[in-house]
Amino acid sequence: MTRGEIVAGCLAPHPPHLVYAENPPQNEPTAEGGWEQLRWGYERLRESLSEVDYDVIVILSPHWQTYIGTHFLGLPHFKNLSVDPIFPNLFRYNYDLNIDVDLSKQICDKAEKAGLTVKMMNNPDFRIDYGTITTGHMFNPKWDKPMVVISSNRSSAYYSVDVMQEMMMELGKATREAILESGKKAVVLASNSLSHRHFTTESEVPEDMSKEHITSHAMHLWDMRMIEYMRTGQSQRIIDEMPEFTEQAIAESDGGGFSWLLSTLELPTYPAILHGYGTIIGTGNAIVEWPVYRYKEGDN
Ligand code: 2X7
Ligand code: FE2
Repeated sequence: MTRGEIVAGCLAPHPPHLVYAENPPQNEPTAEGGWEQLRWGYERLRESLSEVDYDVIVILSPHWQTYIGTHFLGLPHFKNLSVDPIFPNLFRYNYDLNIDVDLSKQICDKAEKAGLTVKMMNNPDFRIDYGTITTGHMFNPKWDKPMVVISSNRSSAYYSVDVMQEMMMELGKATREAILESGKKAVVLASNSLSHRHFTTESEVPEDMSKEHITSHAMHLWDMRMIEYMRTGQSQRIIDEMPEFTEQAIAESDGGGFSWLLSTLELPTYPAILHGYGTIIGTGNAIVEWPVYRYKEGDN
């Protein structure tokens, strides 16, 4: 069998506002636009990958939170209504998604062999979290590729960011090995914001962009620092500073997706492409692509 590969990795944030502002038929609430900088960023990301061939999307969402180990969606098909618990006024999305159960199981088994606690999630009534759905929609609105969906083991809450990161680096290696052995071509997505301090109230018209800005200068500085490291191929520095970043910027990297992503890509030293940056209810969000397909395996 031919060796599989990771063709690209992306930071692909999931504030439900993005789906709300797009007005797709699957979402019940309707909007007058908003957050265009980020939505155009997603357009650029989709365009950038439109000629790249791949079989499966592998995603880790911080809103599927599991406290005992890492879980994987384990049934071929999930269809239901997903409602954002904080923003039910913006996000009530009828989803219909397909899972690559074989690859999910392969990653799950590899992770278990590496010593991680894992579980396949086989409940047909399980509600998929809005992080998975928003990133899934913004990355691939046609939903025409199967997915592997990985939970966020909350080891940063249970232990510390350092422990979380060690576990996510292992999970990243296991994910990578399983993909290579599967013979499939995969895109890996970390579904998270950067700085994550929210406003505590919503404006009367949620898409009123005159009200949108970063919550503080300190959050802005942290976001720009991380983006600069991504754009200049300094993954190791991101990993080294992750505990400080996560704690000081209350960053959504506490869910482990960002560390996992960089590990699946073997800490790339080539520049990532920034497709967009913007704030959503005060949080910092970057859409970033690591174009692995431009670099031969083992060259980076
Ligand atoms: O989940 C989110 C998020 N990460 C950032 C901003 C607003 C809402 O939801
Ligand atoms: Fe979130």
